[in-house]
Amino acid sequence: MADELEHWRALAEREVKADPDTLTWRTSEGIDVKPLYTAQDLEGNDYLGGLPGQRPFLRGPRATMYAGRPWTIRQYAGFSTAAASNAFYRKALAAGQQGVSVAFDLATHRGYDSDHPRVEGDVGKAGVAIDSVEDMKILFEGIPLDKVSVSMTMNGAVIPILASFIVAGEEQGVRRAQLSGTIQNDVLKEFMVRNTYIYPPEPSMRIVADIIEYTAQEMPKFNSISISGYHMQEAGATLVQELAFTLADGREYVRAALKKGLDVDDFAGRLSFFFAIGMNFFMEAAKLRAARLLWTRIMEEFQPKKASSLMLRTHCQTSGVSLQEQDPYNNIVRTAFEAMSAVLGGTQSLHTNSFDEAIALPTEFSARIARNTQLILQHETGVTKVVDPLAGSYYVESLTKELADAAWALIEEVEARGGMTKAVIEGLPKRLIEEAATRRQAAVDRGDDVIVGVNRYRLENEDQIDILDIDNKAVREAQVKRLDQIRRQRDPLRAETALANLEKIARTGEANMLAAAVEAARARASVGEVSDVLRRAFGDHAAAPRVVRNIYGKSYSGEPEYETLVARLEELAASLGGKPRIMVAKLGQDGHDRGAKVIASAFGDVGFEVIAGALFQTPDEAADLAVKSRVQVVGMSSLAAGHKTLAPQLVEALRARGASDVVVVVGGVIPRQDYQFLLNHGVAAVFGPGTNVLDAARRVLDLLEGRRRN
Ligand code: 3CP
Repeated sequence: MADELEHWRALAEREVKADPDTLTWRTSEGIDVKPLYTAQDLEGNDYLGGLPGQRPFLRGPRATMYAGRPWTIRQYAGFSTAAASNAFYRKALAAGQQGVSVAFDLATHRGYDSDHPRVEGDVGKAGVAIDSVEDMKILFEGIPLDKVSVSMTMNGAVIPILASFIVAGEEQGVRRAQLSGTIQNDVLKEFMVRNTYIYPPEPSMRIVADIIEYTAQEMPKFNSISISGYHMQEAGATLVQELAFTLADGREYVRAALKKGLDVDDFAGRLSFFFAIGMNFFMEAAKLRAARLLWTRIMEEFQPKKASSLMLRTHCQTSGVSLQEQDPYNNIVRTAFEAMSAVLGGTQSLHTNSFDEAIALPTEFSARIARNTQLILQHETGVTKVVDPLAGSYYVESLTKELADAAWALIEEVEARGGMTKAVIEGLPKRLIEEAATRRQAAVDRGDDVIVGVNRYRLENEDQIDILDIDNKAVREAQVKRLDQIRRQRDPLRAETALANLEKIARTGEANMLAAAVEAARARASVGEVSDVLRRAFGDHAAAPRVVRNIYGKSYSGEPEYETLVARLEELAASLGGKPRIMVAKLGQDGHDRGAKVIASAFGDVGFEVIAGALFQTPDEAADLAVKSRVQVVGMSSLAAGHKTLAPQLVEALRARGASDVVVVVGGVIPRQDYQFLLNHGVAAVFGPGTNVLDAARRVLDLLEGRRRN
């Protein structure tokens, strides 16, 4: 073998006219991927040789995997009203989808009823508006909850939403013990990346534990949590970070449940996971194999007796950030590769993104292609016939080990710092992920990481594609009407008593919060009312905005175009008597702040003074901060479709404060169809998906210089 390898090196050197080691690819995880793997790479790899369905489950949680039963095709969807989403689910189920997965709007996520003044731009936008049991019943009308499993992505307002689901089931004639499905209920990653938290970390962990307790005792078929790395990767995490922080979160939840006095075997089999699958094809498949291995290792510490307590079962979703606005049909191809990778990794359930999701909510057409991508995989490719077909691959087995070992080292580092709750409060994972995100964006902007149709092979003219636009005003009016009706028709004393009881339990911890909320939901207390009671007991969590620095600066240092930009900014600073000041604003309930963080970091590096606004501001609050901070520019970042309501309101709020000279620019997920609308409403420039960050900085600088000259 050694001789043959030497011979290979010589041949390789002749082919590429360089040392073959120069072909090694260092991934963003810091893993060196070599051009060739051989049997030698498996020497000393002690993770080889297991079987599926058996400890440590590296090769899959089930003995027969898809040969016995394929993964569940579970498309995440929800928009506008419960009735519209219900119609969509029923059609999708009839067309081959196998489970339901509910996307709630951001108002619901953050525990506000649709009539709350803070959520005007959010109701029904990026998901379905659910205010009460009545909405929940409409959402599942004609969908038998004892047969179809339902996943609900809910974390902040998890208590009223799960309670309303249970009562909707009851009133459909399905006992809670028969309900099958999953609630996301993973609050730690909310503080790290997703930001739909409501309460501070410690009481939020109590909520998670109460839900695990309640479902363990009352809902044996229901997965109590979906411990999610997905959003970490979306926020820019490397695969090692995604793997490590997700599993460390899982360990923390197990500890929280044990603290409630539960037996590990009573709940561990119903913990589930959720990962993103990006474009690094083999590494993503290896990641799922490594995840199962490491979870077994973690769970063995708790000495369960049942094998199912050691088993990692997961849902996967193809990567949202890998989708591009430019040349959008490429996204169909990206999603298909990612889906194949998830399947080769052995996922239990899968969502495939629609090609237009980088721009808007899916249309019926794009949703069909996304679903069919999975149906074709299941029925036409033969990939379901063999368990863990990548096993034994020199490359994939090596990757599995490298990922597992690197993630384990990070898990141990978190452990040494006192566990994940503490690490999250201290902000370590968030900072590491933000640094990785900024590094990745800089690599894309520089063209080091190629994205077809974006930074290479870009079309000169893009055709506009049809997108789904939600009439947010109409949805809000309908919701407010139904809320009024419920409040008029319910027994007020019953609702008040139930809410008071829940508040007492939240304050004392003497009983289970979910059990109390089920009674409140039966009494027709709304999602907002239940959330407010808990807000009174626990307070609101407010994150301190922080910005990472010197990643663009380091990455571009010495490059002429970058240095010119820096020099132009210095010149402007000299004439202004200080650096130009930009506020990066996030308005409404849109907590997706990856873009805002990257912009803040890059703009700071080139020479702006950056003021990072808090999350969840109203336009008036943002305008107050802009005026107080004496900024020349407000950059509003919008990823949840609220821009057409919120940007004009921001412009108006600045004007009302005598600050109409402040330049307002908007960036994020803005469909081209909306550019002119925004420009007509006082926005000076729009930066859609795929914008090169330094180009945006140049454009803002042009605008500032233009204003100075006029
Ligand atoms: C499975 N089964 C089998 C086999 N495989 N039986 C015999 N032979 C086999 N080979 C059985 C299982 O034991 C199970 O029964 C049943 O079939 C279903 O299988 P499953 O693997 O449990 O699949 P499923 O019910 O789909 O559950 C998958 C998990 C669940 C466990 C992952 O948690 C899930 O559905 N998660 C989805 C989460 C989700 O959709 N999240 C959306 C996030 P028993 O149950 O009786 O054992 S969207 C967020 C997007 C971004 C954002 O906005 O946040």
